[in-house]
Amino acid sequence: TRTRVVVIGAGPAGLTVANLLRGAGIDCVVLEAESREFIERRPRAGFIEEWAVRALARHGLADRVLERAETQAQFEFRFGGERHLIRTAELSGSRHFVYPQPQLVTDLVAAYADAAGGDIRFGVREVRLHDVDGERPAVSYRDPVTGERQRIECELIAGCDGARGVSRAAIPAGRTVLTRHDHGVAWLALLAAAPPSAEGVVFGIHESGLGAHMARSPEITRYYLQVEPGERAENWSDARIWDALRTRLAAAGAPPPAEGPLVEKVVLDMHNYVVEPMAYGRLYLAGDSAHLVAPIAAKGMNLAINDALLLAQALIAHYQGDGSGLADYSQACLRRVWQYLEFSQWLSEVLHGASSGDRFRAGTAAARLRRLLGSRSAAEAFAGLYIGEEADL
Ligand code: RFL
Repeated sequence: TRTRVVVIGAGPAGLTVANLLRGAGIDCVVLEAESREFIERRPRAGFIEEWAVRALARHGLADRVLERAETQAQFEFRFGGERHLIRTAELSGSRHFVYPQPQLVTDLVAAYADAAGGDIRFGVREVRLHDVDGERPAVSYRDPVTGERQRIECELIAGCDGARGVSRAAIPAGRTVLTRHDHGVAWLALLAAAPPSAEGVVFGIHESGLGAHMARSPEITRYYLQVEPGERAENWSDARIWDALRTRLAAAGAPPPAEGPLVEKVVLDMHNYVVEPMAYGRLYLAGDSAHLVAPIAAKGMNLAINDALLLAQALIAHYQGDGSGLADYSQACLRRVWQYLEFSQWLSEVLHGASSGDRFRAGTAAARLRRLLGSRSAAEAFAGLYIGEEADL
């Protein structure tokens, strides 16, 4: 087969790129390692920032988000037995849209494959990239049904295959720099089949570790518990989990978390990486394949969408004879990536300082919180970063 662009990976990044290319009449093929059913159910992110929803809407990709998503206008810090509300919408003029990632993926697959007749191949095995720095690159894979290797000749490749994909590894050593940062903590990520017990997000800052609550739907609530790096989820019985959540989220006037079966229990190490530049030869990385942002500030999916919008725009311009967008692509993405990494690191200190066992870190974290709660201008600056801004950062 021949096509113009091969998109590897059908996550938020790859599907956004594919939809925009299809909308502009540019031929592409999407290759996805998992089945359609699997990617439409995989639980992950839950918040889309307003600028990203508006950008998707401009391409006709946010009808269902706008119709069905709840929006959040505030969140809560709890510490020292008290509740402190941060009215992010009033402070920033924007909101978070609560929309589970699998639903966004479902919508984007439907728009690309069902409505627009786009070519997407699920369950592909052993994906390999060829001649990425040559004139005629290609991507090959093993067909899941016939077991035969298929080769797709193309002009450009969008590497959107997430943190564990193969695209990044197609860049030879020394042509990109990978920068890592480890927050030194892990979060036990939980999904409870239980209603939320507060409006929106609650961060419980406690000397035994962070406890967080995130309203997802009337039936499902996400919780996080800070745990030691390398901790095993099996060490956390349901009783121990609810006990820790009650302690860490306790505050005067706040009801205890509503309990329910825990349908997901996984330990996530809080670390980040960034690949610079995000391009090599005819390969362009987008989303988690290029940068991983620990889910502390719920930024990963938003960055994936930002990259995808920039990449699609640059590819479309390229086919209209203007290559400047592709030349600037990496730099344009990395500006927002570094802003969001900086904000995640800032918030990480606020959330984890109290439990660090380090009096200096605990003291500076408490000072940040006092400034945030006591100064309108500090709160406005914070809210802009928390919700994310349309403007180039
Ligand atoms: P994805 O979504 O991982 O999609 C990559 C796709 O590529 C496929 N794939 C391959 N396909 C073909 N060949 C291969 N060799 C392949 N290898 C992999 C995969 O099956 C998959 O379908 O990457 P993308 O598109 O860059 O999107 C990034 C986001 O998924 C990610 O940043 C977020 O999920 C991060 N994240 C959160 N982000 C937010 O904005 N808000 C949140 O509240 C939030 N919470 C979270 C999160 C991530 C979490 N995990 C997974 C650590 C909560 C959790 C628990």
